[in-house]
Amino acid sequence: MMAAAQDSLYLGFDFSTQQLKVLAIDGHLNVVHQNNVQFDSELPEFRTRGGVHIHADRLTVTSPVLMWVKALDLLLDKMKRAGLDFSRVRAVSGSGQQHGSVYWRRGARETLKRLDPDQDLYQLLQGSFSVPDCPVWMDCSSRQQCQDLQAAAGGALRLAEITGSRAFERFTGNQIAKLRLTRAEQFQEAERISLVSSFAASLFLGDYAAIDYSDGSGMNLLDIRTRNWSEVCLEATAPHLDRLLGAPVPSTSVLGPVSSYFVHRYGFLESCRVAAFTGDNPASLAGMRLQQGDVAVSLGTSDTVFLWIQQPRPTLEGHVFCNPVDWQAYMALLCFKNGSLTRERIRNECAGGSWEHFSAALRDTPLGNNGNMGFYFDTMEITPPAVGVHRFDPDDNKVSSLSPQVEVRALVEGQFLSRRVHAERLGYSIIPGTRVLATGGASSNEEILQVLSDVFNAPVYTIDLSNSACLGSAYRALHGLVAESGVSFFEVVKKAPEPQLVATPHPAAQEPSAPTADSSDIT
Ligand code: 5FX
Repeated sequence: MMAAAQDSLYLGFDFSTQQLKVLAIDGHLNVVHQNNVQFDSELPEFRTRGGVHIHADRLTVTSPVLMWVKALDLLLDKMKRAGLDFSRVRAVSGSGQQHGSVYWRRGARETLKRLDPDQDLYQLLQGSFSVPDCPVWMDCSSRQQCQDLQAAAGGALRLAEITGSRAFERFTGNQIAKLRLTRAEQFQEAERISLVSSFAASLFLGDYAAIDYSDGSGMNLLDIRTRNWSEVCLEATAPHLDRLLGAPVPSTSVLGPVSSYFVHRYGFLESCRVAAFTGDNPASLAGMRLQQGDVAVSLGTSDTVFLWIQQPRPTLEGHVFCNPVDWQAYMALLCFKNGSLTRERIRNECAGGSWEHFSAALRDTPLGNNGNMGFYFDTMEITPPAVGVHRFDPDDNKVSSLSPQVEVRALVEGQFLSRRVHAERLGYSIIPGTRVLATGGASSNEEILQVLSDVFNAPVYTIDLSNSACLGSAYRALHGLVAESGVSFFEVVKKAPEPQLVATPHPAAQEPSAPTADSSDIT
């Protein structure tokens, strides 16, 4: 008999860079438990800083795989001590930092299948990894391999058309190619390569878990249209790589029941399912319940833009991934380095260091800034690759200064215009019903959000994203149970709390204006 909705639990884990987190929801989508293990402070024996080891070359960045394993032992013990009744858990899913890779030593699959519930995973899996230190997303030591891959694929744009991104040093294929060269012996000993997400799923499954389409798109190896490994990319990376990776699966797949290890050690039911794990950014998209037409703008140290895309147009900037909740759709991720720190600099220089004065400047200047514009790249920007401050007067002439109030508006409008232009280049289009979901530090400033609403000509809602990857994973666990019978993700999560409306576009925001400079003219 099916348990009542309030009795069932769904767990979402997030293996992120600095910590392992978990969140449990009940069948009514109420969050009923949250817990975490901080790597640096709770597992000091691994001597990480921020969860990673930065090597002497400053380019190589790794994390010990056994730290993640031990963190899971610790987290499950904490949950047990907190009284979580594992027999109520119907399904488990999770996410991991994107791009990181795990190398299972020959024989590890057999070990995974026969885990002794009297011992912890850390003891049982000591000898199961051929590479003890996993390359993670912060690594940027594979420049040569990126060049080689792009050459093999027929250029950077061609590679982006196939895999959704040009070659990036942190992307897994380039890390695999580098490891094959620099740690040939350890590489030879590997029988399976997982992403952090599929590695974590493997622990719960007691067998190798497939890589899902969405996180698989962060490898420079998956053809995002056929959703299979790209022959040309595989061949350029390592021989027989498809055997090491296994076949990718839809992100909504159920991989199987939880391993008997968890049944005997923690009291999970044998019927508890493991839904495919995915990357932290795709899981956040699920946690935000982003829909077609929506755009999420995270306003932090660096600004991140998430998009739901129906028809992808990969470019040299940003990343297109397969969508984690709808296999026919896509998502895009854009990263902008000059976010909060630049807003703070202009606040200090033009608003006496006060957010109130900064907001007043936005209130006292008109939408469109009478044609004055600016692009502020204090440090080398990622999107677009440009640096310096570029100001334009209403006639599009470059000028060296603007009045303080005008400068404040030029900065904020310029930042959001850039977010919109680059999103549109990847295939995003504003359609009736488009919502902008704002999150992060600056999302508490109403005037900044009004500019965001005007620039996108769409209503802006705020949303707390601090636990969105975990929440998205718990939602995905719940959806996994019914996805095969054709029930959509949105049907399952329709009762979740709605984001809050905070700004609507000014009527003048949709007036067509003469073409003006945009950030893409600056290179
Ligand atoms: C995305 O491409 C990234 O590299 C990061 O956001 C990692 O996923 C962080 F975990």
